[in-house]
Amino acid sequence: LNATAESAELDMMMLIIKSFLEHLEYTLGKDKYSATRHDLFNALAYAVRDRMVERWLDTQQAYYNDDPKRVYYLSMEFLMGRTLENSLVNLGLLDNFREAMNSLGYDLDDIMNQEQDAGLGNGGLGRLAACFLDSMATMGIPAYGYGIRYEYGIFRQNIVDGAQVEIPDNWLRYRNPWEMDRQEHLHVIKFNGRVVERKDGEANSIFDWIDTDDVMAMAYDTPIPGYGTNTVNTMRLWTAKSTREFDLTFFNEGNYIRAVEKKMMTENISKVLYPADHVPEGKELRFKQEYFLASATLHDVIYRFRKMHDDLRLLPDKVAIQLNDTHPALAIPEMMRLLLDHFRLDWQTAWDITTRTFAYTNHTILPEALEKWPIWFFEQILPRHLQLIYEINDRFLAEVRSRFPGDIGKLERMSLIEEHWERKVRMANLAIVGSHSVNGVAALHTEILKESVFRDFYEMYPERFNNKTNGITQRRWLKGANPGQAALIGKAIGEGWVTDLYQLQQLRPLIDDPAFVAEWREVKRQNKQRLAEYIRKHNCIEVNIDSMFDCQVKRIHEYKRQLLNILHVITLYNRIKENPAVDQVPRTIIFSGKAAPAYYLAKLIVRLINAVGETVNGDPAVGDRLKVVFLANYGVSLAEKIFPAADLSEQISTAGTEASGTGNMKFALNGALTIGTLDGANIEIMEEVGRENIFIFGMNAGEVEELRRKGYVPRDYYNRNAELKKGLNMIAEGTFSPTNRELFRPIVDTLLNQGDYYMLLADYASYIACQEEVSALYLNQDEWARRAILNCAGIGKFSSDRTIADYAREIWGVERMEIHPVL
Ligand code: 26R
Repeated sequence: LNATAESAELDMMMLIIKSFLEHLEYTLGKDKYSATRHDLFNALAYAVRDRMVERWLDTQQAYYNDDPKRVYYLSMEFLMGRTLENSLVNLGLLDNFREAMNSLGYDLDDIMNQEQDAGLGNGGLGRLAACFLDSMATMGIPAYGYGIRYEYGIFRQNIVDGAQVEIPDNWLRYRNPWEMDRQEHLHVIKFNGRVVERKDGEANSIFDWIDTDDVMAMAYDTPIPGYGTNTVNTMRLWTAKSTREFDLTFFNEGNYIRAVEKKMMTENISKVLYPADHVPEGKELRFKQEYFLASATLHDVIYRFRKMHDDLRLLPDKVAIQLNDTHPALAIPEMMRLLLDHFRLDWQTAWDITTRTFAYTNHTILPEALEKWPIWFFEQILPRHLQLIYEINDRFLAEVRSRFPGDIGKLERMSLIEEHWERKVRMANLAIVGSHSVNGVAALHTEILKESVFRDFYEMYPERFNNKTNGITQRRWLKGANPGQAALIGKAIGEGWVTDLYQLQQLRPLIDDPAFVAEWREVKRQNKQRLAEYIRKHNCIEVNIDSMFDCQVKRIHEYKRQLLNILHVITLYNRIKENPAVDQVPRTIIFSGKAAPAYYLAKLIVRLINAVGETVNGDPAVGDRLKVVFLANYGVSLAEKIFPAADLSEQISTAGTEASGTGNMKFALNGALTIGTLDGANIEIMEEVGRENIFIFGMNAGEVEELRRKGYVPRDYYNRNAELKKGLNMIAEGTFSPTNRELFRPIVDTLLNQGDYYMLLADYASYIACQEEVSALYLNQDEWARRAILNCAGIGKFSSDRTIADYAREIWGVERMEIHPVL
């Protein structure tokens, strides 16, 4: 038996080597002398892709034959990161490929490092979509991810003199070996033009949308392999192409340069991801992108459905469409347009099909992040959709009136149209009215949706509202990113956790096994060593690997309160300065995250973090008790280095503001302890890992609301707390910006003079006290490790497999389907 297994391994190794060398030679035209490191990566990627293609075709064929109900996950963002390692993990071929490369004298990790991140997303929402694709494939759910193939993903962040500088992310420059262009999957997407009404034989109105400017949507497909299954699903991303008619008309006008210019303008639609996160970008191009995704995808969905069925009334039995926030919500009026104008269904039938097909996930309650598009965008760009939205609204408001007679305020609040000086369409209202399901992404968040943000809608449609607490894929975030800890866990409890994360519970008794605890600590130490080397290389800072790695990594935003963390740093610094011999638990405080390019205050916070770092790190009185590190260009690949090395996870948003968070889950899974507020999924993490194994501080969401109602006076907290006062004064007076003393004054100004909306000052004392408990525990390294193990053991609920199982059962009504290889 062993001999057979060995010879199978050997066959696989020969196959890999052959495939790799053939791609190097025949696909790329290189030999070992001329191959660059990119060539090696591309050849290897093609060899891996080949291993997936058969299963991909089998899967798609099985979907065609069995015609199960399918899920369409529509998202303007997919933050996939790198694909090579994850594919090898999911195919179970990581070791085989490593050996094969070794035998050729190459280092697999070296080659894997050549891969560009697919950074087609901003943060949490985009990464969630990527985790969901992995879980849906692993669980055998017939699913498709639909998005836009941006030519430029999220910008690369450089830090120059402490400030963020944005560099375009030209991620396709060295080709993308994972995608396959589908030149035959083309749809015409219409923009602009006008609507004319005519009558058919029975005097029914027909609306024609004419004189439009057309753009083609062309598909690129990427295989999404499940772990340990034959399922390979598809992520289909659309790219904009000018139409042939376009070329003919404009090039025949004879003005060649003008024609090329116009061509480029239409193709701009898929050029770049908008880097706004929670800050609105009321730009026409973004609006066009959203419609482009919605329309191209619906054409595809309906085309696929019609290959098997004539009766569109069966659509909701065969199709579930999940809207990842309101960004693709134009799919709702687009569906109505197709059903009414193209397939000539009556309104009631079309509306019934639409609402039973769509479901909407909300990812944020920050009012400034709720999308509202000016009516004049619709008038100009989507005139037919505007008519349909008005009609949807009229019928909806009639229903509201009959349910709640005389309640004018309700009508005003629930209307799809905001009637201020600039009239706007409220996309969240549209998404709620047009869906059968509305979900939040953590228990607290869903309660806030029901009780405040969408209260009127909850009163009207209570059955639509439900919670789906977020999750993360353990394949990428533990098995791939932290092979040391994954192997240690595997040795102790086997490999079942890779597809059933609840099995980590079996780690609980091991806290009493000193050998296991020692090994756990050793793994963490090695991960910290690796990150320390990265920090030395990229930041030229020597960090003490015995210090606590205290990490806050996420987009920079006021509500996430990186400033509160910095105030803690300044407090620790002042304590050392005031008492140079003070015995402080050494900390390395690590920040990483991008600021939206137009978000002035977020960018100033980046500068402050770096400025405080300069002061602290350069002060000989501090020694190795305190270091501040800002790691540039946070993204999936950098995250994969940080999470495994973290001791402490900072999840310190103002209670009630962070919808869920998912970094919090990645840290706990990788054996970090959390310091956090009772916000988002932190609450559920606490419930799972135990109140005694997490550091909770600050006001809860109710207390935040109450204080805001009573009247919050940040200056009172400033006057009453000497350390807080001193820290803020130092920022305001230029201690960290000696050559430009006014630089950081606007930060202190928002806190002291502009109301401190996120209530940093109110939570400061509690945060500092809690950090002292953290430090005290860190002195007992074995106890720290035991609690870290309990965090890992308790995190099972936060697998995206569980999240997806809940969506599948409670929203989509889809079943798992096993794929059998076709011989
Ligand atoms: C429309 C534009 C202004 C915009 C707003 C907000 C663009 C992007 C966003 C990002 C939001 C929707 C987002 O990423 N929210 C995050 O979603 C995660 C996944 O559900 C949560 O974990 C996280 O708490 C939440 O902030």
